[in-house]
Amino acid sequence: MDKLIITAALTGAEVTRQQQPALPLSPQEIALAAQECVEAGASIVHLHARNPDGTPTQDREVYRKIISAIRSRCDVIIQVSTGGAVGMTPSERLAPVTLAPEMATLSMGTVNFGDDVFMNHPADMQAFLRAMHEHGVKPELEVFDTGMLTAAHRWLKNGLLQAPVHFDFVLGIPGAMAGTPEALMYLRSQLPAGSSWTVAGIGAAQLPLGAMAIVLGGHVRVGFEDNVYYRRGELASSNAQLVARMARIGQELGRAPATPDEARAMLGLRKA
Ligand code: KMH
Ligand code: ZN
Repeated sequence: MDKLIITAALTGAEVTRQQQPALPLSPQEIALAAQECVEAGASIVHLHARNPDGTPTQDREVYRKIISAIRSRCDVIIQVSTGGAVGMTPSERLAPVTLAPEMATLSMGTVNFGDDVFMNHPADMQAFLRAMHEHGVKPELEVFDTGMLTAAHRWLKNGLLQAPVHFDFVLGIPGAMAGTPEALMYLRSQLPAGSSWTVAGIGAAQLPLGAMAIVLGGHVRVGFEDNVYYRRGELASSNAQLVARMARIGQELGRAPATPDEARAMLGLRKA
């Protein structure tokens, strides 16, 4: 099997310092967390930006600062969020793509998100995809529920998307698909031929679904965006602690972590 690509989702848009005191928020904190995660075995960092008061922002200049601070510390694949936070406008969400990072997320449909609705109109998502093509950015298709994978099949058929596609199954958001082995097995069974995939289990689903993905030939996303605990009742000390555990499990199961360059080769990325 291929080496293991570990994505570190460092900050997210929703998690607070009250929930996780070690949450990196400023560009310098995010860059330090990225470096620690790379040293622990991550090859991709999934980025969200925050204002100085901790609220989420998709401001291009804040992303620029984060990316430049990360690049001054380490080599890693930069993946910006275009999900942003619930309620942001499509043009706000798209802003960091214009910095031409190597990757960006692309949510594949509308979904209930806790007590909110995460709106993703097909026309907006197609515009996001066109912008990613223009800027040479590889999309990671975020699938929160089965219909979103069906949408990807349709887009492949009508030429909006080109294979091979890279997916992220986000499982366990309240209101979306559950963080269960059965959900992951079903989505995996419906993948377009030649696809690569990673899994982002939310909360307590992060560790078991990650371990499953390692065995099944997928890849893994960990980090505070999705889960702030190391184990039940014990907060993780850092994003890197979560990465290091997944790297250890991968090693034991014959899937050593991929370096950023190895992950680039596997995902067909150009180096930014
Ligand atoms: N914050 C969520 C509403 C992404 O990064 O692409 C959306 C999200 C997805 O985090
Ligand atoms: Zn995100």
